[in-house]
Amino acid sequence: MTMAYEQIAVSREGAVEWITLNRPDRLNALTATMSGEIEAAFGAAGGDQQVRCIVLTGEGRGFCAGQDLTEFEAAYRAGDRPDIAEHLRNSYHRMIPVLVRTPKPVIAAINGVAAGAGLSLALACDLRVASEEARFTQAFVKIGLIPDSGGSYLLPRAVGYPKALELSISGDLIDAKTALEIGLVSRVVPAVSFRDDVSALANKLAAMPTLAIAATKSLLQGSLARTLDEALEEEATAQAAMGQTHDHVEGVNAFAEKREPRFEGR
Ligand code: LHQ
Repeated sequence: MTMAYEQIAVSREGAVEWITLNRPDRLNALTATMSGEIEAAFGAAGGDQQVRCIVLTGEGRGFCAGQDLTEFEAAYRAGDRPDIAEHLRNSYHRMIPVLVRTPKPVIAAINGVAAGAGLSLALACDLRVASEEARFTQAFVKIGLIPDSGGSYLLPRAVGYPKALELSISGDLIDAKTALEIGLVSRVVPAVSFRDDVSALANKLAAMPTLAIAATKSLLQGSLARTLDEALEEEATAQAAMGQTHDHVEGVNAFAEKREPRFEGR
């Protein structure tokens, strides 16, 4: 099934939704249109019972080069100073939370360079799998800006404050191997088998108990802002809900019957 978007492509393979940024000649740089489409596609996939894993990737040799700087170029050349805050609130501030809160496992399949807001997009996903050809840069500082689109919040949570600060104030371009070493990505795979390797991981996650994954995401995301006692109480509430699911009963029965469970995401 393929839905009609201008700057992204969406396709379904089994229970996996592939969302592909589709401006390869611009390394999939983000426009207002593309941000809106990403937000819409994630909203739709997040609410679709048939979807049990989402993959975000890029067409061509880039993952996402961040904000399309040509959107601002004409104004700057004319001496105007567009209100960046308004731009952020109308695009990234709508898109990033939808990704982070999607109640499905989300894989960033980073096929090529991820820069600026493009790196933030990857950080808003749950797992980051990089092709050995991927590269990463907190490009903002190179144009005199601070990490936006969640970059100041998500990067320290992924790699810790010291590395996050170093990357953010240097703008250094790092390769996939370095990204793996600092924990920015969880695995690096060969370019030749990239799509197959991502697909295998996505299918594996899609066969897991989807509701438990959604609740786990929510608990872990909230944990840094909670006390231990609050976290324990949140766990009890979530576990009570999980105890009512088909997949919990199936998991326990499969264990007792010494067979593989057949989870259905309900
Ligand atoms: C691009 C872009 C791009 C347009 C490559 N835009 N065309 C910022 C501003 C305001 C408000 C809100 O928020 C933000 C958030 C941000 O995201 S700031 C960060 C914006 N991104 C950047 O500064 C990255 C700019 N790009 C680069 O540094 C390089 O292109 C990277 C390191 C990503 C890749 O380098 P290469 O592999 O050497 O590719 P390339 O530079 O040759 O790019 C290929 C084409 O893509 C090229 O066009 P051309 O017509 O010459 O083939 C680039 O102009 C175009 N492109 N990024 N962000």
